[in-house]
Amino acid sequence: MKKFWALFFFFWPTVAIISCVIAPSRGWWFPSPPMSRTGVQIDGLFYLILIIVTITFVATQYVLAYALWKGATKESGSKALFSHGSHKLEIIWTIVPSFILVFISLSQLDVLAEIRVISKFPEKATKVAEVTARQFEWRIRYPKPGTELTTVENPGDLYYVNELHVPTGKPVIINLRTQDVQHAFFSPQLRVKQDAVPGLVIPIWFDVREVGNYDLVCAELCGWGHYKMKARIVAQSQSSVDKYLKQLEADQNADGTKSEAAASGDE
Ligand SMILES: [Cu+2]
Repeated sequence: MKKFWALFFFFWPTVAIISCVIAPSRGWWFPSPPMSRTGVQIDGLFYLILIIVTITFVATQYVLAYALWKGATKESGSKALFSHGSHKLEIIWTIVPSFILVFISLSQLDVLAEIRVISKFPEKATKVAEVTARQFEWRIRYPKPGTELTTVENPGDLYYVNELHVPTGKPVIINLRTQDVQHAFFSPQLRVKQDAVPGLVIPIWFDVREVGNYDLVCAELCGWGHYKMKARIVAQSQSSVDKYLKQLEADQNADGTKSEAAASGDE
């Protein structure tokens, strides 16, 4: 039984290593490569932390397994060693993790600032839309074509639900808010995640590298219909976005007179 525990603690770090090695080829990894510029940096931080915790976990587990194995295979009757701890060890395992934590926090500061601090937003970033989360959908408001997005609604603004069109290859800003409870704007492929907090308008920026459809989901358990808050971000060329908005404007302003005229013309 003693040997069982030694092998048990040897088994888990081994499982961890094997699963990490085979995960990418089996599709157990990220949903896609990072599709935004900041996503590349976020993945870099993720791998940095992953490497540190993997080394720590695997090393400590193997040391534990080794100690257990030594104890299990000792001749019966041999004397156990009792100790009252070691100052030297205490100091080492306090200082080393502290340095690692300080190193991690310092190395993510620049990325955090670039993503979250408004004065560090890219100068060329354009405000494309306001996204309002509510139970249980994403409401999109674009400014009237040719005007700038403001935090208040203006006549001529364009509305849609659960589909956000953004241009690729340039930084865009979204004003995020919520109409009711706390939600979170999350696009896994773009590596964008931001809480929507009642009473706040939170600008977020990102740039999409390639044309395509990307998931937009809610990452905050916001009620019974949380699972339904699945929308998409459609990244396309600027001219396609303009075309889409033009069509949206036409649809929104349609009052039926045109089709009536066409119908009466047919008679
Ligand atoms: Cu939600």
